[in-house]
Amino acid sequence: MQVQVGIIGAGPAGLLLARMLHLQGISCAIIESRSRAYAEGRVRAGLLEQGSVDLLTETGMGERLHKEALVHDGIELIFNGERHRIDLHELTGRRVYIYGQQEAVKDMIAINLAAGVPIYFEAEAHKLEGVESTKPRIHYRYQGKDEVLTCDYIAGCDGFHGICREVIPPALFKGHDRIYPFGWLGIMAEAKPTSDELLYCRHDRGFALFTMRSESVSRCYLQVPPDENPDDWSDDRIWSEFDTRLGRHEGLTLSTGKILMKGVTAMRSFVTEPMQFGRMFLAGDAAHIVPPTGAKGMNLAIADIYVLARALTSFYKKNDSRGLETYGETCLRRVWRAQHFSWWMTSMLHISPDGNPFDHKRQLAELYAVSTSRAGQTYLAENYVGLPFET
Ligand code: RFL
Ligand code: PHB
Repeated sequence: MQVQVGIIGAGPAGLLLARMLHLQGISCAIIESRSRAYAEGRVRAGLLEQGSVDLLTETGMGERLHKEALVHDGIELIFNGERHRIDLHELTGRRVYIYGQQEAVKDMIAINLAAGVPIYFEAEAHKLEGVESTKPRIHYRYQGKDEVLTCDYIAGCDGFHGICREVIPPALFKGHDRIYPFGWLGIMAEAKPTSDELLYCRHDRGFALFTMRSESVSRCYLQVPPDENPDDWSDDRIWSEFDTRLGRHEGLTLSTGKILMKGVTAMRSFVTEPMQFGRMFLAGDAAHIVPPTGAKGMNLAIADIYVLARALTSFYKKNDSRGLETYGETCLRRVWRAQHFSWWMTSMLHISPDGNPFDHKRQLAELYAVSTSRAGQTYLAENYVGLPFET
């Protein structure tokens, strides 16, 4: 099989790229190791920046999103027994949207397939060949047979555990890594959200986040040790810990309900440099990981694709390869800004296991500095709603 762009991975990055290329008449195919049901059922992100929503809308993938997403104008920071609201919309003129990643993935799969874009599920890419030539090849295994996809360019949208990063020669490859001494225990529950807006709570026992998927489904996270076993957390223990970390506030009562699923995720920051080698371009989690406190992972994946799709379009439509040459550089400017923001939100709100009373007082002082000054609030809000896409 031969296409112009071979895409590895049917996550948000690969699916959006396929859609944007297809709309420009550029042929592509997606190789995805998991089944369609698995890809559509994987519970992960939930918060989309306005810019991400605008791009999904422009590419014809926003119809259900606009019907079902919850639109949020603000968030709350809760610390030291106080609630502080950050009015995102008043400060930036922009909003954020709550829409489950797996819902966005379902929409993107359906629209791509309906448009005739081939997506090979349960097809595992195991080798890239000739990425420095003009006809790179993806070797993959599909329905028990070895197959080859020949293309002009390869998009490595294969997530953090993918294989594409490995083709960058060790002499050129730099991986910037930070592993945090904590993780998140995430739950999905049949419970109306505790509040209309997201609550980010810094408590002496650890961080807690109250978010949601709909008016009747809560998604909540607790800071736990990175190797915590979720089975050690009974439903009663989970709700009791959320209750403690939320604290007592007038007009705010923890909403509980049946826990539908739970899981622990370790947290890390990671950046690959460079993001391209020969005719292979990394995008999304394949190139970078952020701790989820800033809600940036999926949004960064979408921002990479905005740059990559435009660069490929300029090449095919105008024979202009400048966008491709500077792809990684362009993306990395935004990636490092998001890395900083995600690290900052994480360090400001989590309790470090080796923290001392000085660290606790300094952390509270920082939270007051951010939430009681308009300049501080604006800094947080501008980054939270997302920086404009680079052109
Ligand atoms: P994905 O979604 O991991 O997709 C990669 C795909 O590649 C496939 N694959 C292969 N296919 C073929 N051959 C191979 N050899 C392959 N190797 C891998 C995989 O099966 C998979 O389908 O990467 P992508 O597209 O870059 O998207 C990134 C996002 O998924 C990720 O950044 C977000 O989920 C992160 N994230 C959040 N991001 C946000 O923007 N807002 C949030 O609110 C948010 N919350 C979160 C999050 C991530 C979390 N976890 C579980 C890590 C909350 C959590 C708890
Ligand atoms: C989510 O809704 O899953 C979510 C929202 C905000 C975050 C992280 C996760 O910072």
